[in-house]
Amino acid sequence: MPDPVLHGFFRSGASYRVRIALNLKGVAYSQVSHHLRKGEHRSPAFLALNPQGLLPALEVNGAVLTQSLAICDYLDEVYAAPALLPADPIRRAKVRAAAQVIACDTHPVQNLKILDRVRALGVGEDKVTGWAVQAIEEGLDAFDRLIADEAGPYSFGAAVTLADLCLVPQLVNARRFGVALRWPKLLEVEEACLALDAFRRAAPENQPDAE
Ligand SMILES: N[C@@H](CCC(=O)N[C@@H](CS)C(=O)NCC(=O)O)C(=O)O
Repeated sequence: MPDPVLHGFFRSGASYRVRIALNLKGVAYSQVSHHLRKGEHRSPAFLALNPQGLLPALEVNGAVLTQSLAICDYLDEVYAAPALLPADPIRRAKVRAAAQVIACDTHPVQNLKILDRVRALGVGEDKVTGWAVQAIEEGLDAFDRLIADEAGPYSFGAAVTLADLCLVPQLVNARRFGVALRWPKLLEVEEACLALDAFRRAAPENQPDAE
């Protein structure tokens, strides 16, 4: 199988971030699908790649990389153009902060593992969905405020950044949980991103394992 190999799943938002980065950088890659609902990410074979049992993992140059933001950093370091972070240190920190609002504080609270744990407490499905919706709304509210003064068309101006790679997959999750999308600016950014081939090809519905 040609290197790099992305272990992911069409519906995995963290895998979607990495697919966008690979496409933006023009890196050809193979994919191995691990079905989340069937628990394939907890198989011994996948745990040997990522002991955390979370998608994605990227096999590259004889190494296995995990954590989507670390993988995006790796790709940005090895394939300089187009850069996923601005040159100015203050702007870089702002982009990273927006990306982390999603990747560290929003998505992890609504991922499958955590929602299953909430279910295991005996909470009804309405409340489980409410939990996810609240996490997503808080995250998108914060993201929206962080980019309120930015010119667009992308989150941080005229160039796509790591923040967009996190935002677009999170909006997919927001729709899946029935979140009312009350952030016109975020939807404009999403539209601009999805006009790019790199984002469109990375979209869940365009993956070989899409259902
Ligand atoms: N911080 C991790 C999060 C990875 C993550 O939560 N992946 C999800 C799919 S998007 C997963 O594998 N979930 C499995 C589970 O929750 O059991 C990253 O950015 O790579």
